[in-house]
Amino acid sequence: MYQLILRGTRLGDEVLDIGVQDGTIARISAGIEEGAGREIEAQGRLVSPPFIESHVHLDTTLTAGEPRWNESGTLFEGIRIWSERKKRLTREDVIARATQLLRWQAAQGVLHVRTHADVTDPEFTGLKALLEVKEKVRGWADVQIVAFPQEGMLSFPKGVELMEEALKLGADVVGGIPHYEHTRELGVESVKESFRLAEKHDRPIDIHCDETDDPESRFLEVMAAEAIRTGMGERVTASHTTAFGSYDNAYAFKLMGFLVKSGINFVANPLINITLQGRYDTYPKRRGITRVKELWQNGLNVSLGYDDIMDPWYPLGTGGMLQPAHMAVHACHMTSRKEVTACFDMVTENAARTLGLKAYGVAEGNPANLVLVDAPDRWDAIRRLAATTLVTKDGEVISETSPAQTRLMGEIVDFRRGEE
Ligand code: 17E
Ligand code: FE2
Repeated sequence: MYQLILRGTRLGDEVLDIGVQDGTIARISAGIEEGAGREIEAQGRLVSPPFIESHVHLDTTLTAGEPRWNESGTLFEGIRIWSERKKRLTREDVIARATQLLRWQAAQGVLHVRTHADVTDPEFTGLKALLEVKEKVRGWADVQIVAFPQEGMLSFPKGVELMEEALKLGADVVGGIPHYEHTRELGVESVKESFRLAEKHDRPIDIHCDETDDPESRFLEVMAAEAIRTGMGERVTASHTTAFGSYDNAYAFKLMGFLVKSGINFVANPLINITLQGRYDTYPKRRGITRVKELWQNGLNVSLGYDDIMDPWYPLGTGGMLQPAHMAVHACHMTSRKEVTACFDMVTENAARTLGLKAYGVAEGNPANLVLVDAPDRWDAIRRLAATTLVTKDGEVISETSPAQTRLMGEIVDFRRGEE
């Protein structure tokens, strides 16, 4: 007897049953004969480990329009609006919004989330609230918090002290924002400071790096150099790096070699990068996204994040991870058969590597954290932005969705090729 059996799930090219016991994936095989406390017929749907949000801001989420909407659509107007909204933050406000978003994410199979928390606030209202939320949701969501100096580490009063204090309060990861420091020199120094803090407190690093179309913004090379010097590569993540999309090729190709040597992780945020960047261009307008395809082709670990859901930087969004994956297919020219599938991996397996997760994946012995997606494979999941129909956390079903069903002149149309 199992606690739960998912029957007829699609795993790779096979259709298999998954038996769960004590919250763990006990068996994966064709036609499990024993019964279970609960049996679910997956009807050939794709089974996947949970989706992972590797870059989001849960302190700013669900504030779009407060106190005003972002009219220019730029990163910098977003930072100004947030700076005003930040003055009105309360513990209850942050807890309510972050919890709501985590619920939206879990309902769509997102059970691991790395959030940035703005620590350029001597009261740490956002960070302290997110630390509370992290504990509160521990039974169903796994949250990592990055100490993120939104208004600068060396250009904001006592910025470094605030970062250090944030780590002492319990932030899991060291952030940074070198392209927003007042000078190039301060930017370089801030990257070194992030590494110093990370080594001192034994934490991973995730820096908002070169989030601009300025081809002269070259803090990524500093991150790579520091990662090589410290040997921290796999614990280091460069988020955004949109300027890499604007670098001259002679420089970009040289840099790629150093990046490979460094072994650092990358997070691109296609929905946000393609809307915040390119704003100072007339035509042609740049895509404003990092070289996702080339990084992936060079064997570097790339994941995709949402970044914002309804906040000063982006008014739309639901938190479902197939949306950034779908945008990456378009904005990064990832349209070959293999590339589309790779974009699915960028919101699952690759993101697990970025977050340093252990025991992640549909394999015997791992925690039974599973999602069923209403598609036969990863490729089709992205094509149809398929619904996540079932989510289990440690073997318990925590979310169920009935996918929409359409009847045209009495017959079901489900947008699958070859349907009757
Ligand atoms: N802050 C920032 O510097 N960049 C972003 N993309 C967001 C907040 C969302
Ligand atoms: Fe961000």
